[in-house]
This record gives sequence, structure tokens and C-alpha cells, in this order.
Amino acid sequence: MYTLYDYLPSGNGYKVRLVLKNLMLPYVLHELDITEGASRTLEFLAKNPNGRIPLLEVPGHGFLAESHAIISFLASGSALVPDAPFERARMWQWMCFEQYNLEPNIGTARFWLHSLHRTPEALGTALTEKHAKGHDALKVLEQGLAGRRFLVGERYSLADIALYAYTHVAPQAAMPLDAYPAIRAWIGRIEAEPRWEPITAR
Ligand SMILES: N[C@@H](CCC(=O)N[C@@H](CS)C(=O)NCC(=O)O)C(=O)O
Repeated sequence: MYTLYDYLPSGNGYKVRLVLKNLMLPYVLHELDITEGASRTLEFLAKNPNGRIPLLEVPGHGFLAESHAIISFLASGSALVPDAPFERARMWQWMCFEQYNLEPNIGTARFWLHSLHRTPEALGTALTEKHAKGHDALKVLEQGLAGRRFLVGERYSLADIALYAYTHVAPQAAMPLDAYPAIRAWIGRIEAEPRWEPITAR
């Protein structure tokens, strides 16, 4: 049985929980309050020297960090990963984009405002910069979704799960999604998937 070290509001953790649920894989959830430094204790650093969740313990193998490494391990050979090499590479294109352009901006702004309860006034230009870069990422995603049901090959894949995790909670980062109709329709389709569950579901 897998053990997932996680913090429920985390979008990175949510990607892993959505994949575990989609594939009906049983696991033990070990919750850590990262706002209180629970991923920085000596005990946790021995499991993941990078001091971050999500972290998956795989019996017989060890600990696996990084949300996209974890979900690609879990979903290997499943319908969530396209068989065709070009489509699989397209999936990774979106997942790399998420880690470099989307999560560091929307995810961080949301963490400051929603989890740490810091104010826009106190955050000042740091927040303004995250918002500007976050909207740049949302514009790219909006364009990628125009006329499509899902990001790759018209099928629900890891790319959708990875990009959805922080996009659907962008309003919690004070980034409303009103200007992005294709993104909003795509969010609706993902939330209609049979095994979808909300971010804080236990
Ligand atoms: N690239 C990593 C990012 C992991 C990450 O930033 N985790 C955050 C929560 S979303 C964390 O554990 N923060 C606690 C800390 O840095 O102390 C992934 O995709 O899993």
C-alpha cells in the first residue's frame, strides 16, 4: 500500500490524489501542516531532503518526490498516459510548462494569500509580478484549449490533471478566471469526470 505525505490544500498534492482516485489505487494519507514547517523537520528531511510535499512512499522502492514524477509513475501504462510517442511528448510539454510558468506564479500567490493569509498590501510588487506572470500562463493555456475538449488527443490525461490543479483555484490567488472561457469550460469537463473529487476531499 502506498503512503502519501501531503497537505490537503496543495495543488501539487492534489494532482497525486486525483490520479490515485482515478486509478482506484488504495493509499494511506499522512497529512503535514507545511505552514507550520512540518516538511522541514529532521524526520521528514530524512525522507525528502528537498523538504516538500507531495512525497510518495512506494513499498519495496522508497520515497518518490515531485508531483509529476509521482503521477507519471502511478499512471504508467494507464489510459491517463497517451500511447503514441508524440502525444505523450505533448503531455510532457504541458506538464513542464506547468512547473515552470504556471505553478510558481499562481501556486505561490495562492499560498501567500490563501494558506499564509498574507495581505496584498504587505506583499506589494512581489504579488503584482506573480499575477502578471500567472496571467501570461493562463493566456497560453486558454489558447491551447481553444476548440479542444482536453489538452492532448481529445482525451483526459495527466496533462489535464497537472494543469487543472492550480488553475481551478486561481481565484484563491486573487486571479479571477472570467476572461478565460475555454479554461472555464475545460474545468467543468474535468469536474464532470467520474472519479473527480474536490481538492480538500479526504
Ligand atoms: N515541484 C514540486 C513542488 C513541491 C512544492 O513546492 N511543495 C510545497 C507545497 S505545494 C511544499 O511542500 N512547501 C513546503 C515547504 O517548502 O516547506 C512538485 O511538483 O511536487
